[in-house]
Amino acid sequence: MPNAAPIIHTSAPETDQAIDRTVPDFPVAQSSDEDNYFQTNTAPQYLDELRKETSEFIRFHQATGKKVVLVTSGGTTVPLENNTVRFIDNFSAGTRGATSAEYFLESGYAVIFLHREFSLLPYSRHYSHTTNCFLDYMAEIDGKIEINPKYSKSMLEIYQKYQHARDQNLLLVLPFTTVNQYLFSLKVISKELHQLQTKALFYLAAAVSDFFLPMSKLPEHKIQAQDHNGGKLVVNLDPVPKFLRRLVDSWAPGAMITSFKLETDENILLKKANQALDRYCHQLVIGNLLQTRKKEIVFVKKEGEHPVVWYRLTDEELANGVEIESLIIPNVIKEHEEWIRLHK
Ligand code: PAZ
Repeated sequence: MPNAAPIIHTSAPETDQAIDRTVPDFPVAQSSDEDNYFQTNTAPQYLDELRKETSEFIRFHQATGKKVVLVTSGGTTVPLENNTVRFIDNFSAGTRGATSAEYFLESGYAVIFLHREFSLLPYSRHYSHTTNCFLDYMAEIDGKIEINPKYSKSMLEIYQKYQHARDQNLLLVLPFTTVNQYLFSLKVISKELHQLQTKALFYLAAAVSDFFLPMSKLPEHKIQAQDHNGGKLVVNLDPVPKFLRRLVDSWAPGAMITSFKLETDENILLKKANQALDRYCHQLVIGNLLQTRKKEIVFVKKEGEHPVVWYRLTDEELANGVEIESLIIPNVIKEHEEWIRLHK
């Protein structure tokens, strides 16, 4: 849960796993071969704990009969050193994922929230990453510190929803930092979710790196400027294998899978979304442009009467704080209900 002390942390590198160059290297990763990825890259040390937490959560909700959605959120990093000083990152703050998770919870889903550690979380997102310091939400009243009365009504509403999610065990919060942690976690969680068959929904909103440095090429220690020609650092990255097809075919066949496609060029968005559907054969791609992602998105499906549907907020709605996720989630849920109905 957002406030409970988490057991798993991902942002510190696992230094005791730093590559010891006195032992033979890991075989070079053939990144075109998806299975090979998991043999040539090391699993995070906490993976069994993550599996256990996921499995308990799913077992719990098999009993409650709730549908379970995996929401992935935030950006993965690509470490350039094993004792990581430098890494490649991306812009994602986790707004889409954290906001969507709240709407899923309010619609009766249990949520596994696989997010970039320290990115936005459901409920706390309203206060954690704003320009305000949290102390700005407080006020001194009669010599005591209290919630500033101007925020207390809205905070109470959010607090009640948050407490409900905690009390009913509706939200499992799991972290990742690196792309490697993300991929290992996604595989483990997917295989656990497989038990729920069509009741499982994947909502993959994380911004996952397309390129990475496999462990076989990762330097153990901080890269030194003098080790490189003229002080230049040339980084040669491998493509991250595309695991979505694996997810569809073998990790969680039966589940409904929604992925996101982010582009910056509006002319290629629909083409890329369709390409993703052709390649991975999943059910739904939600396309969005970096520049307008909070205002409009597009649903792209392979079949059906309306294979392409745009959802947009007006400027007035945006100004009044309406969130695009309030349009996205009910429509994803409709697709999921249809998926369950068709596969009964
Ligand atoms: O986290 P955020 O709200 O700032 O951004 C959300 C997003 C644009 C990363 C997400 O909507 C998305 O498109 N994710 C997939 C990115 C991709 O194409 O890999």
